[in-house]
Amino acid sequence: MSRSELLRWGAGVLVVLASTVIGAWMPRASGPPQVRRIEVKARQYAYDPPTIEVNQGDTVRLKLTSQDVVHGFYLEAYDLQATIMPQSPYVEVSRPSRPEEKPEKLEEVEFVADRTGKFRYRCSHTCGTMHPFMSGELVVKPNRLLGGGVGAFAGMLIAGCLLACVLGNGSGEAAVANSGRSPHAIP
Ligand SMILES: [Cu+2]
Repeated sequence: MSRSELLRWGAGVLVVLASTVIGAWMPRASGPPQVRRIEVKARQYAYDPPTIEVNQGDTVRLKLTSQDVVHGFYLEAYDLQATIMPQSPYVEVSRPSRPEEKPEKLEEVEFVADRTGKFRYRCSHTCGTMHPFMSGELVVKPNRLLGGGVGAFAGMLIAGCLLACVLGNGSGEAAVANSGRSPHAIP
């Protein structure tokens, strides 16, 4: 087997290997961004659920309710603060970065989870002795489908370049062999 044939084989194996890896990886991908509607119940001194898990790019709609007294909901890094009144379908939503704006009365708090990582949400309205300990966590997982698509594209690009390089090399050798300049061709 010549060097070019070997390289062609290598490139073929590489492409198969890359597709296998991508294929095995894809089913675990998080999927396209979606709207996530989550009910968060506040009570002295916890949130239910204590952890909210979403994927990057998801539109998160929180229905915040209180089961006892007035609570707050401050979500770090997302510039979001809400006051939750008991027995009210509305929450008062404000942006901490814009204190001059009047709070909005909304039935749901909506934001796009564009930043990945773990972010705390905590009570921002003094609700009792244990108020400072009332908090929860928003987990925004990176969108692997998005990353996978980019990775697959890059992989195919590299495999394509390699293949083109190998084939180009192979035809070059063939051209030399057929040019008649080989010592065996001289009578
Ligand atoms: Cu509270």
